[in-house]
Amino acid sequence: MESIQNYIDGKFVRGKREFADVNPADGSVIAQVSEADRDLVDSAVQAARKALQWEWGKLGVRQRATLLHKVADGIERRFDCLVAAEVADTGKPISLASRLDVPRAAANFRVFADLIKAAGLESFQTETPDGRQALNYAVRKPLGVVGIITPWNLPLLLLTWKVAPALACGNTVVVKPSEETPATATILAEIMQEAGIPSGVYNVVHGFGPNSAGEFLTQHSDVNAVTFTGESQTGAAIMKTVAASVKPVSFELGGKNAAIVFGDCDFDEAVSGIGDAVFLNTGQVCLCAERVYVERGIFDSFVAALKRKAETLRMGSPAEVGTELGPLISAQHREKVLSYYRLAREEGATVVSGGAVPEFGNSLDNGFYVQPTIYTGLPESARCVKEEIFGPVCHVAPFDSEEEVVNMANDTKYGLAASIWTTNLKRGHRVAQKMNVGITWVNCWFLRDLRTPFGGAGLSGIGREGGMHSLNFYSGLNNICIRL
Ligand code: NAD
Ligand code: 6OH
Repeated sequence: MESIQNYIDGKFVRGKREFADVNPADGSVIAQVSEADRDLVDSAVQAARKALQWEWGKLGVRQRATLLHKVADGIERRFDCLVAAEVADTGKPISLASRLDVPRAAANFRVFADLIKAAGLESFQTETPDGRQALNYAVRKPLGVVGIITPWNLPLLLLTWKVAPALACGNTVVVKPSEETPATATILAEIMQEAGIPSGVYNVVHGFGPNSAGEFLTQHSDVNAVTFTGESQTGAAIMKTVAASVKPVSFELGGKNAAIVFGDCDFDEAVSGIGDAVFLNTGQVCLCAERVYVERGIFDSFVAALKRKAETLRMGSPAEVGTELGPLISAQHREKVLSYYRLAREEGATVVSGGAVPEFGNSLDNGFYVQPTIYTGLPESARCVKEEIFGPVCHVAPFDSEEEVVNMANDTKYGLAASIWTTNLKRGHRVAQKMNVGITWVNCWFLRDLRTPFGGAGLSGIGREGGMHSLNFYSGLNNICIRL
C-alpha cells in the first residue's frame, strides 16, 4: 500500500496517525496518509520561517522566477503521473485532468513567474505645503509565511493558483491540501526538490480541518497570512480563528451561480455551454451553474435539449478516455447531494431527468456516482434553489423580462459567477454589469485568463486573486516618502 507523507523542510515526514485516501470511483483505498499533528505543523511553519530568512529571502526576483519556471517544467515532465494521481484521488475523467487540471498547474507557475518580473512600482511626486517637493514610491515585500488551505475539486489547479504567486512574491508556504485529495500536493513536493527550490520554501501538512492540521495551521502565531478556497462555512470558521492575530485573509468560497438564457441566444451554443456549466467535474466546480433561467418562449425546447445532453453524457470509469462524468468525491458528499435530490421532490419539483443513483453491474457500484439531474417547477424560495448542492444538478425556471431575471439571479446570499447567453451584445453588456458577482461570462463559461480578477461577493468570498490582484495580496507594500 502506498504511503503519502508530510513534506517539511525538504524531507518527507511521517505523522503518528494515518488516514485512508479513497478512490471515489470504486471505494478502494489508494494510500495511507500521514496526518500532521500540532508539533508537525509547528515544524513546517518554523521551516518556512527559516527559509524566509535564509536561502529564499536572499534570492532576487529573477532568480525566483527562473526557479518557478523549472517547477512548471517539472510538472510538464511528470504530466502522466500527476494526471493519474488526480484521476484516482478525485474520480474526475482523465480527459478533464489532462486538458484542465495539470496544464493549468504548470501555467500558474509560468504566469506568475513572468508577472512578478514585469510588475512595476507605484510612485508619486508630491507638492508639499511649503512649496517644496517629495517623492513617494512603494516597495513590494513578502508577507512572510503563508498558510494555504485548499479543497478537493480541482486539487492541484487550485493549490498552484495560490502557491505560485505566493512564492513569486518571495513568501514561503505551508499548504494543507484537502484530506480527500492528498496526492498531487505531495508529488509537487518532489518536483520542487528536483527544481532546486530550497528546503523549507514549500511544505505540505496533511490532515483534516477542525482539531487537525487545517486548524493548527490557521491558529499558528507565526503564519502571517491565510489563503483559503472551500466552503463558505469553513471560511467563516477560519476567519474566527485568524481574527485573534489579525492576519490578512483571501477567501474563495461557495456559489449558487445563475445562467441566464435569452430567447435570442445561439441555441446550440447555449445548450452545450450550460451543459458544461452544470455537469463539468460532476458539478463540483465552484463556478458551476445550479440555477438556470430561460426566457419563456424557448423554455420547453431548452429544457428538452438540456435533458438530451444530460442523458447522453458518458458516465463511467474516470480512467477511460471517453468518460465524461465521474463520481462525486466521497460517500459523505454523495449523501449530501442525494439529500437535496430527496428535498427537491419534497419541495414539489418536477424531475425532468435523473434524481437517482446509477447502476453499472461492476465495481463502479461501490463508487459514489449519482445521475445528472434536472429539476423544474420549484419556487425561487425553495432550499434547492437557494443552497449550494455541489453536484451535477440544476433547477431550470422560466422568465418573462430582463428586469425580472436580473432580480432572480441576484436574489442570493452568494455572488461568485454568472453566465448570460444572448446574441444581443448590448443586452449582454447591460445585464452582465447588473450581476452582483465577481465573474460574469457572456456566451461562454469557465473561460479563464489567469491575469483577470477572480473572487466573489457575499458568501462567495473576500478579496480578489488573479494577475496583479494575487501579487498585491501576497505582498506587503512599504511606501517610502523622501523630501526632495
Ligand atoms: P471545505 O471547506 O470542506 O474544505 C476545504 C479545506 O478546508 C480542506 O482542506 C479542509 O480540510 C479544510 N478545513 C475544513 N475545516 C477547517 C477549519 N476549521 N480550519 C482550517 N481548515 C479547515 O471545502 P471542500 O468540501 O473541500 O470544497 C468544496 C467547497 O469549496 C464548495 O463549497 C465550493 O463551492 C468551494 N470552492 C470554492 C472555490 C472558489 O474559488 N470560490 C473553488 C473551489 C471550491
Ligand atoms: C472552483 O471550483 C474553480 C476555480 C477555478 C479557477 O480559479 C480557475 O481559474 O480555473
